[in-house]
Amino acid sequence: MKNILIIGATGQIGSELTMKLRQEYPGGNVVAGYIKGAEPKGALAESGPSEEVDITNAQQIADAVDKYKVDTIYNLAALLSATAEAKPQLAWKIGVGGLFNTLEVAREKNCAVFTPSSIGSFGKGTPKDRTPQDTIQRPDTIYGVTKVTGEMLSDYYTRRFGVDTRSVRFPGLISYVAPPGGGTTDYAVDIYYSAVKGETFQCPLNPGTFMDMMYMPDALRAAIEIMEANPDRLIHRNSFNVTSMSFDPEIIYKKICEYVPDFKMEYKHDPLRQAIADSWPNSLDDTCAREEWDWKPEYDLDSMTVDMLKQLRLKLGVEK
Ligand code: AKB
Repeated sequence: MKNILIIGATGQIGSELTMKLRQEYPGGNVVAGYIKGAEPKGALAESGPSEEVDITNAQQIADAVDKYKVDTIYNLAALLSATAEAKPQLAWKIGVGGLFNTLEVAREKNCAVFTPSSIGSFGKGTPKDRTPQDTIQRPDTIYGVTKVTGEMLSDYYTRRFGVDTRSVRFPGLISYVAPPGGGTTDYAVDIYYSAVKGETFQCPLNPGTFMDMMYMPDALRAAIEIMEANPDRLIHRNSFNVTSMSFDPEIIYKKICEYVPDFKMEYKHDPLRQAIADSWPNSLDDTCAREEWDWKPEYDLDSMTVDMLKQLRLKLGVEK
């Protein structure tokens, strides 16, 4: 049995991870932590407990941990990369101040902590192809700065205080459930919506802009498997490179056209997102995750595309 608090449970990852954790640990408390104005709804609200937990409020985290005897915290509170550039102070407050609050509660109350990092933790000086696990991390964005700080702070809490912290560096996550918002990789979700709705897709990134991506079911499995991994095998903790696929706008467009032959895409340059994407790796090397906790993705671009189109047609009530 596990008692788990998810901070940011109504966000892009949280809304699906909370449901998945409730299936995986049916005997435990899996508490959906939300902020005012983003209360859980529908199945998320009905399938388990929820509490208002603003990550910038350490007392709220501590109270939820005490109330539900929480032993594991999934910290999913963050602003995505493009939004963070517009609000750098808030990005730091949530990404670093919030993580500090979480780690302090975890230290006092003996909780394990998962905090995702990102391909955004790398920068222009990082090797771009098959980016190694241990390499230069000098990001150009505030999002990346908070992610690298988060990786280092989490490792510090493990080394110094014995807090069980673990993490993966997520690539762009693709899902038909909760839309992302304010990310650089969001185009790879939006393109499927356009294809299903029969609209011409306006692509914000140039052809040749390669980034790692992952289908959400694999991402949820990664978040759970790293927390279940045998600690004796872990050489790394914060944070593991994980990936499923790497593509550019042309490759995903052509893949969708195999199933939606009349689909059209045109380029509509977004300078902010392009600059961010250009500073991130083309592809990650996730050998360490494969060796240390048997990470293996199940979806590739083709199987993800088939499922995304099927699920979005159902969701939007569009006939094939
Ligand atoms: C973003 O684009 O900001 C995120 C990420 C890769 O961390 N999806």
